[in-house]
Amino acid sequence: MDNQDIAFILNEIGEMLEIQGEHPFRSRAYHRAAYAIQGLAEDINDIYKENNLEKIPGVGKGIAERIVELLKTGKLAYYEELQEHVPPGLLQLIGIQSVGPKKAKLFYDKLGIADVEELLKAADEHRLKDLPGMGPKAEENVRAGVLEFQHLRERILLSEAYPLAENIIRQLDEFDFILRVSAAGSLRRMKETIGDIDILAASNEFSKTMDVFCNLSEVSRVLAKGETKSSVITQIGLKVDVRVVSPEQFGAALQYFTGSKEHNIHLREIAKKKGLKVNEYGVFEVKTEKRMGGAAEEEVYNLLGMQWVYPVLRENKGEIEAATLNNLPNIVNLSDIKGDLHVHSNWSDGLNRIKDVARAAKERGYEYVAISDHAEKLKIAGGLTVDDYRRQWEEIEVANKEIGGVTILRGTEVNIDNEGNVDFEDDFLREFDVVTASIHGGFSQNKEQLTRRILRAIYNKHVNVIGHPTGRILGKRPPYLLDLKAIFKAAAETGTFLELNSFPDRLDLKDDYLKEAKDVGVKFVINTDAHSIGQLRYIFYGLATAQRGWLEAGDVINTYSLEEMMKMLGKE
Ligand code: DGT
Ligand code: CA
Ligand code: CA
Ligand code: ZN
Repeated sequence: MDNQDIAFILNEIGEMLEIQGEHPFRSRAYHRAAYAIQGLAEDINDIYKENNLEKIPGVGKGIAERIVELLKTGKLAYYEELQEHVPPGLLQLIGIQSVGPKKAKLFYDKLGIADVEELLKAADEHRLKDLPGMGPKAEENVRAGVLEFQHLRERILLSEAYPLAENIIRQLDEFDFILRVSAAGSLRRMKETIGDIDILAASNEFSKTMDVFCNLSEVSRVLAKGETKSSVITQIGLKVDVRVVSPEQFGAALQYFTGSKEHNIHLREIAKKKGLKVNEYGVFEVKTEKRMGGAAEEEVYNLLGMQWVYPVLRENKGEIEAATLNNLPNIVNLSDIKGDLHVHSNWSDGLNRIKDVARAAKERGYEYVAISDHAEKLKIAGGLTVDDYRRQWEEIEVANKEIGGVTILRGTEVNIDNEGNVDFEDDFLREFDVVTASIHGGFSQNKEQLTRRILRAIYNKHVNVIGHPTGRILGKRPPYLLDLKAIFKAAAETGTFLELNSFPDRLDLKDDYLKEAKDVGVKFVINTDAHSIGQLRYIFYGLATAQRGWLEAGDVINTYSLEEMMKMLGKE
């Protein structure tokens, strides 16, 4: 149990007391204590050992006893008893703008509303406006508050959160009293979706740091402003938490707030075995309470006897064991990428001409780019016929002569039909430099059928790559039902590459599957599937996913030179 855990529980107790209609001074005492503990610059475990709990502002004898019970046993009987009387959904209600504890209790008592969905339904059906103290306006406010709350709970794509965080960090960095500033949390780990943005700053001037943050133009509402932590809602509806620490704590705090929670828990277990303690303030020797370090993140890991761990790997999926053996993967970097094998042009449903695509690829420093337009069976995307491709190849030849410095390859994205066949005859497929085969329909087949389709495409010796293998669209469509083990095995056996599609709402194969597939010998290509030259930048998100999947440059075909790559595709 650390400061955050204790503060969280005390806050919930305060909220439950409010809902129960207890005298306000009782709930306020818990909120005040939680607030003070959240802002403490010292570990509450230490304060307890020094017998100083009651010196924390707002912590009297009663609350101190609750804290002791929590620290000693990890549980609190009083809290558990309250939980029995207050449904958890009701606690969510009071987190909604314009629904306080009084209204939550009113809705619960009069209409039996115990969660957010029920509340929205009641507002939609105008059952709230006639309750005492309500009215049409108040009902509308509740409805708006619920919608905002639901939006806040949704995870947002990394590609939406990342530029916003970058922007905030850049602005904070400009103040000279802010000495360091970094992303933390899931954003620093480059997870595909983000719950909220966490930012950590180092400064000797805490309140000035909080002031400038809460006044940024991106902020639409300040949820909480404290001495060391503030939370705001930005104009795109995403929550941002900023914490400020003193410079000598920056490394330990960055480590702690980067997470993941599972990674941190495992680290602390290792620390314990070594007679050390790690928290957001530093690394300490338990026996002497001596601070061993914590100004830099490397110190934290080194003191625990391991290499510094790339944030993208911190998910407790074997990285701690690997770092201890000095055996972390040498993860693939953006600078390793030498080309893109899946880009659309205006020949099918892309926006730009082949020449423009080639110039943009060259500007990115690529050696090659494959124009991989849709094939004829995908009519809605303007799929190309045999004749179309032959004419396209003429244009590619002209563009290759004209531009130079980047090689435009003849690609295609053929469809895997319901039986697992692809658009063209072998003799024609042979003429492409690279053939990617993807599923674009028939998603409702069962697992055996879908798996058989993809396996058939894998065993087609002219198919080099399986495009976006699981077909998921984040927030919209779940992955197809597939026997991935069988697919990975077949891909490894046949030397068929699996795509990591970098489109921010695909990121398909996803991180965990990449690692699983790599372990059975699969090789990959990181493509963008760009439909305009602006989308070539999505490689950044694909790359982050590749890193999270432990891929090294050697696992990824488009890190090789053109010549080597063509050999690997079986084209000499
Ligand atoms: P998210 O926001 O859902 O995408 O995921 P994270 O990983 O950013 O999680 P968040 O924002 O709740 O917390 C940021 C980091 O702070 C998290 O990665 C680890 C640390 N942390 C948060 N809550 C706890 C906790 O209850 N215990 C421990 N040990 N660490 C926590
Ligand atoms: Ca977060
Ligand atoms: Ca957070
Ligand atoms: Zn495509």
